[in-house]
Order: sequence, then structure tokens, then C-alpha cells
Amino acid sequence: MLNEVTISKAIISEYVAKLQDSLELDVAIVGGGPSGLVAGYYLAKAGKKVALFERKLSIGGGVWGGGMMFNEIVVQAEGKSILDEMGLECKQFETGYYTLDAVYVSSALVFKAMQAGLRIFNLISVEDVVLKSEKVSGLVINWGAVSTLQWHIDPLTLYAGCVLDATGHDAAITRGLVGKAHVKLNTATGGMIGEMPMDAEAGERQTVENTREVYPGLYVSGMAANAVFGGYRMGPVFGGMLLSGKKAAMEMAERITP
Ligand code: 48F
Repeated sequence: MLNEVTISKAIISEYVAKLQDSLELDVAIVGGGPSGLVAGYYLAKAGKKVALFERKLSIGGGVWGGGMMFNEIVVQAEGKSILDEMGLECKQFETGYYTLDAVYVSSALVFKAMQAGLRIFNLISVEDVVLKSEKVSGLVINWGAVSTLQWHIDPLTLYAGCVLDATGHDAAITRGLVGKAHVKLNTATGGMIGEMPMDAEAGERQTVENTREVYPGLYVSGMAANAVFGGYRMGPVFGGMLLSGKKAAMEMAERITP
């Protein structure tokens, strides 16, 4: 006979154990879009203690909806190499243009990253960072619903060697840091430069170039990198997002090597 209380105990104790084990991380990733997931995949593969926090119920960020809710995405040859490595199947549309079902690729990125050892917490919103001795040193977290409802409930805190802002167009973590601590970023102006209009070719290149440390302990990837350093948008072509996640992972992994 199934005991409902045993089911509740199993869920509560397993969840608390994994949350407690994630209070001191090598890397904390904010945002479960393609760049965050790929960064998590490579960091976990490199043996780093890494967890990803996503405020929504679903993981996958902007991938699920494809282009204007036509749930297909496009990748180019360079980005496809990452999907090949993960064993995902792409269809060639024309030379250099490959397509994938958006639901297939979102769920596969989640599965591959978790299989590699990434821990994912959905429904948790990152409200703020921990700033100690002029270095980003952790995250301030709360339930996504608490943030959405703007309830006055104090958050909890965790420490991380590095934080990755993979929050997409908002670049919410970097924006919050600048807004609250008035710090000088590693950008041309020292501030958030802002995203530019559509140019897929330039945007794809820039999102990878702009993936780097923007303030001690804080890295940016994906669209957040272009929003912070100033780069074009690119729409539903995702090679740059995948490559950006990989670059962020490599740079952070090197940084936190003892
Ligand atoms: O926007 P998103 O998919 O990030 P990305 O990796 O990829 C961008 C593309 O999807 C697309 C594009 C490609 O051509 O331009 O937009 O840069 O995913 C960002 C995720 O971060 C979550 C948000 O819900 C989304 O799933 N997020 C944003 N702010 C927070 C957050 C926050 N404060 N706490 C937790 N999650």
C-alpha cells in the first residue's frame, strides 16, 4: 500500500539534501536558456560543482518557442559541433543551415547537462548577488513566485567561486549589480552598453566575443553578453548561444582550478 506521507517525506528530504549541498558551489549559473545549459554541461563534465537557477517552471529559455512560436530552431555548422558531441540529431536545410525541433533540443540540452552532473533548480529566482571585497561571491535566491508576486519575504544566500549571468536579453544579474552597487564593469563605457537591433551574422559572432568576465567573479553569456557589452540581436539562430555557453564554461573552469 502506498503511504502518502512517505511520498511527502521522500520529496522533502531529497530536495533539502540537494539544496543544502548546493550552498557552496564552484559556479552558480543564473538562467536556464541555451547558453546557461551548455555552460552547465561543460562545467559538470569538467568535474566542477555547478548548479543552475531558473525562475520559471520550464527550462530552456528562448529555445522552446522557436521563431515566433514556430517551434523549430536553426543552427550553423560551428554551433552544430556541440550538438553533435551531445549526440543530438539535426536536419540540413541548406548548406550551412541546420534545423532542430525546439522542444527536442530544449529537453535534450536539459537531459545532457543533468546527465553530465549539472544540478538544476527551477522555480527559483535570483534576486541579487553576494558582493564581498569587490568580488561577486554568491547568489541571493528566492522562490520565483515570491518575486512575481512581489511579496516581502527575505531570501536565502549561497556562495559560489564564479557566477554566470545567462539571463538573456535582460542581463538581470549584471543590471542589478550596477543598479545597486554602482560598480564599474569591464566594458568600453564601464556601464551596461545595451543590446542593438537585428544583425544575425554580427550578433552571432559578438555573443561569443562578448562572453567573458564583466566584473570580478561575474561572467556573462548568451544574449546577456550582448546586452552588457553592446552587440546585435540574432533571433532564432542558436549556434552563438551554444558556443557562448562553452566558452563561458572553459573560462570559468580555468579560473576556479585550484
Ligand atoms: O533568454 P534565454 O534563452 O538566454 P540565452 O541563453 O539565450 C537567448 C536565446 O534564447 C534567444 C536568442 C537567441 O538567438 O536571442 O533569446 O541568452 O534564457 C534566459 C533564462 O534566464 C531566466 C529566464 O526565465 C530564462 O529562462 N532568468 C532571467 N532572469 C532570471 C532568470 C533571474 N533573475 N533568476 C532566475 N532565472
